[in-house]
Amino acid sequence: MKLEGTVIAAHGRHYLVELPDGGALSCFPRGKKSELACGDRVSIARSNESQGVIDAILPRSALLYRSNEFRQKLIAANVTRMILVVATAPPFSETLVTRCLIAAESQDIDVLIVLNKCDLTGPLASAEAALAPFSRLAYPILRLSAHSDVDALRPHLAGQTGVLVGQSGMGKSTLINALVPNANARTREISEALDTGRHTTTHATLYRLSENSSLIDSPGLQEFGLHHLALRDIEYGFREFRPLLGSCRFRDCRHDREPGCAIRDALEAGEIAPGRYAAFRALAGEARSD
Ligand SMILES: Nc1nc2c(ncn2[C@@H]2O[C@H](COP(=O)(O)OP(=O)(O)OP(=O)(O)O)[C@@H](O)[C@H]2O)c(=O)[nH]1
Ligand SMILES: [Mg+2]
Ligand SMILES: [Zn+2]
Repeated sequence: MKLEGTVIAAHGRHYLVELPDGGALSCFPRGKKSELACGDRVSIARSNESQGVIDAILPRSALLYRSNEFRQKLIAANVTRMILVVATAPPFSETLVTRCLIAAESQDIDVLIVLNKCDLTGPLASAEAALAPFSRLAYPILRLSAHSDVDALRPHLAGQTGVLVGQSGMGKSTLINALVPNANARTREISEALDTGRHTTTHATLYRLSENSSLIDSPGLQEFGLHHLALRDIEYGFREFRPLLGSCRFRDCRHDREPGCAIRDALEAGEIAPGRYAAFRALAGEARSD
């Protein structure tokens, strides 16, 4: 019997697929190579009560992934909003935030930054300072504490397929537990009790928030390689560069030292922040060449 469903958990080559009747089947892909992500819509053949085989991946509206020179790692499919989680403590990497934003922009996925653990007032000011460059670029920032109240986040999730991304320890799974009754997502406390090491969430899981909203929890990121992006994707990902693209003298301008470069002119005029230009140059240096 042919069925369509949604991948709600991805553990290596083993996927849990939710069916329209609310049940779930444990599935493997038919082909050796096919790689799927949490959030993928798939067509499956049921093998028995609890198992099935994935025959095809239905077309994706977005695919969030990262890559280095050797391989790519899928994070989530068909997501409409990235919830980029940072915390007051431990300190977060601004470089990682930039990379997450570029990955989202390149797939036209909208972004909300959540500053979690605002109950820790000591490190709050330095976290705010680290977020200021992103706030200036009009990325929305929501401040909350997953330990006390997450209701402010709910309206941002309504009607969306969201994905929580960020470094390990920022509180993504704690947010899931606060938002979803009975989610029982494993958080650091539980991992410490079980002694399973530093990274608590080991695979992506999709949780239903309502009939038309869902949220994917993903494992903490240490790095976010963007080797799959070409220079043109990267420049597009810097949202403040976008209105200037196409205005450089040379069509193939890399915004490095070319004469008549609109990006460098904007930098010199103080319209582009030096830190953002430096981040662009670093990413451009590892861009896919084509
Ligand atoms: N003080 C404070 N601690 C929090 C808050 N939210 C989460 N934490 C703590 O932060 C630690 C990490 O939380 P997790 O939810 O496991 O973090 P994660 O982002 O899911 O981490 P990975 O799964 O490794 O990516 C836990 O000890 C949480 O209790 C908060 O709002 N305030
Ligand atoms: Mg987690
Ligand atoms: Zn240029």
